[in-house]
Amino acid sequence: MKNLLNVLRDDDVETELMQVIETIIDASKEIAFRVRQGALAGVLGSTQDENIQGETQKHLDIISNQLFKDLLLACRPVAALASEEEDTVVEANPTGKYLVAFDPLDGSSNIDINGQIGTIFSIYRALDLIPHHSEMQFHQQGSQQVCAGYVLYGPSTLLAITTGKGTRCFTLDSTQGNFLLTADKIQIVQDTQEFAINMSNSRFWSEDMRCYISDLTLGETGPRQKRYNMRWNAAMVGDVHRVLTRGGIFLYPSDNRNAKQPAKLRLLYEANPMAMLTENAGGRAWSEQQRILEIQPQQLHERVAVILGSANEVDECLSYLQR
Ligand code: AFP
Repeated sequence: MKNLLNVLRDDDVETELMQVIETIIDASKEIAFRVRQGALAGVLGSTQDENIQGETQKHLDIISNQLFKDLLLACRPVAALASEEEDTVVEANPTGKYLVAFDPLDGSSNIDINGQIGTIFSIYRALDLIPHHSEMQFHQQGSQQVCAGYVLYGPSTLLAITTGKGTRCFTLDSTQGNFLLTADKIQIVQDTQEFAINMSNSRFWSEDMRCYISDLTLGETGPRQKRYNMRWNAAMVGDVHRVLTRGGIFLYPSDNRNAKQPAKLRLLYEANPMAMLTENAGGRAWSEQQRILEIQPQQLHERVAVILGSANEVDECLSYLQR
């Protein structure tokens, strides 16, 4: 089996970008070890603090964020960082060429129940003429990403990654410490009978979204005329990995719970990287109005609705929203 670095070299990935990816991988291997140790490593439980998202920070959130920061700040090609756990941009190296945005630990609510959790990352080229510490560096559309990926800390530790030439999955061989290629050029099936959404929010959705989901639950007796199954991992990495692996549609729609926060998932380090992975695997990734990778970011931690997965099912969902 090919290892990650050989595959990236075969794809002519630039040396300095390889260094950034290797650094991300090194951090994720350390997190994978801590996650496996769980309570034995003293990483469970919550702190007394909240992050800029207003979320209580788990010990593993802090540990993971610090690990990524320490390693990436020491990686010369990195110009600046943006993290779910950092209020503002963290400036790195003045001669750096790349920006890294990351959610160090996605699915934090699953940590204490031994559920699926992961790391999501997104890499851009730094812009000339703008200071590296400026938030404007990260106001690039998702279509400008040069690399996107996630690490899923599950029964096995998996890496899904794309540099724009298809989406591949690698499995960590913990005996050797290498990620080995286990799924090349992933293709998401165009149709599905499986959807992922947090149904407890249905009263907050738009009427059109409620209608779309209701028709899925009507199964053979309804207008879709086929039975649908539902899954919800409460960790985007786990749900998206299932979609990449066997198809499906993942939805976190806008809702009216909080007028100041009409959506939950973050554009920069959740929606955009997952959209790049999904589209490179032949799927679709939209917010409710537009293709996610074409959204023009306005703020570092801005949130968007996410509808992604099997192309024909995403199109069907959008047809309900565009009625
Ligand atoms: P946490 O990292 O705070 O657990 O949030 C995870 C997440 O951002 C995303 O990974 C999940 O798909 C989504 O939130 C789950 O949200 P709900 O808890 O509202 O279902």
